[in-house]
Amino acid sequence: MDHAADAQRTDLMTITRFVLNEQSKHPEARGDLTILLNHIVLGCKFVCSSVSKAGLAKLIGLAGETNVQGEEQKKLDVLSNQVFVKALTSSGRTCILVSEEDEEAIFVESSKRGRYIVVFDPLDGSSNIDCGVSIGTLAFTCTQIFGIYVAKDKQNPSLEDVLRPGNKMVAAGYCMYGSSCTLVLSTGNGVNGFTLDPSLGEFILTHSNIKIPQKGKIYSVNEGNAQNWDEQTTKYVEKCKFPQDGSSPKSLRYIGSMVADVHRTLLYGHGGMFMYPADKKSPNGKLRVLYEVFPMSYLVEQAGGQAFTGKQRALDLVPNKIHERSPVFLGSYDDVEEIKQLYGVKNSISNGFSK
Ligand code: AHM
Ligand code: MG
Repeated sequence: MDHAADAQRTDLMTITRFVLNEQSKHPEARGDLTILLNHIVLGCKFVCSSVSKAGLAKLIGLAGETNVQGEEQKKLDVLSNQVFVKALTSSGRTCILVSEEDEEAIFVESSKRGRYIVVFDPLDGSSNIDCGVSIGTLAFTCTQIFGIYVAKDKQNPSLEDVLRPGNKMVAAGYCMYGSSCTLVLSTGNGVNGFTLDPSLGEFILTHSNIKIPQKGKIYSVNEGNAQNWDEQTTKYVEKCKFPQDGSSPKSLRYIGSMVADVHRTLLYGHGGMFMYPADKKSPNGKLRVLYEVFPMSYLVEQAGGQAFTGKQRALDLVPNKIHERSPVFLGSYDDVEEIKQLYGVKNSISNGFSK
């Protein structure tokens, strides 16, 4: 046994150590966000473990049925939702939760109430679960994304606290349950990625200070909707395939799971743009403002990119309903700049974060 190597591993930057370090930069911080993030991390580990057993669970009984032990098997998205609701309420740091799986917002009972509002999609892209057969060789595309706001008045929280623009968020992240389990997080000071080490049960910092290239080589969109797109989206995609400025055509990559699509573009250093535009059938696009568009827009801006709705900076949107949808174009700075110009919106969008 290599004890020296083992000893060296204790020096690893775990997510707990990282978040505590971040906290120490803010002397006024009371540690609430650290505790909350720890509970989110715990939820992610639990879901990761359930996702990795999904194929096996299917062998012994379909989701929604009873397995050989007579236990009821829950669908992964239902299970993930329960895991996060429990983890978040038991943290004692939340007052309102909004989940894609729940029609209504959840108001945490006063004895367990804290300052934070957490909006989340417990298992995004869950339609991709059933094809995750060979874990370790094929990227698995179930993801969980979350966004966190601070409530103005924790004693009397209301929906008004939730329906605020994305630029009020204090942290955002996603966890991707792929060939490895990766958690990407920003607390407003850049973007960092952590990979779960199954032997330690800890997320270790593996991708520090993630930056998206200024100009990208990839575009991600569901081209099956092309006949219903508006002129601007059609023109942009045409330019990706047949550039007129002598540059090379861009590559199309589309998994159909937003986090996996954005994660690849963020990590592989090619840069690019992910879009879910409006179309004739879905004038507001498909993705939900609070727990899909906002967290990803926050992360992309923090990584040096931009996020745009077709009209304005995505993080400046003020939603009217908790499950509201919005078109979104997010990714490399120059690519988003191009689509903004096609929509006639020049550099006038305020970008609260530096490039
Ligand atoms: P979901 O929340 O029901 O899983 O839907 C969201 C997902 C995104 O991850 C992805 O970008 C999009 O739906 C794909 O939609 P489509 O199949 O229309 O291309
Ligand atoms: Mg979703």
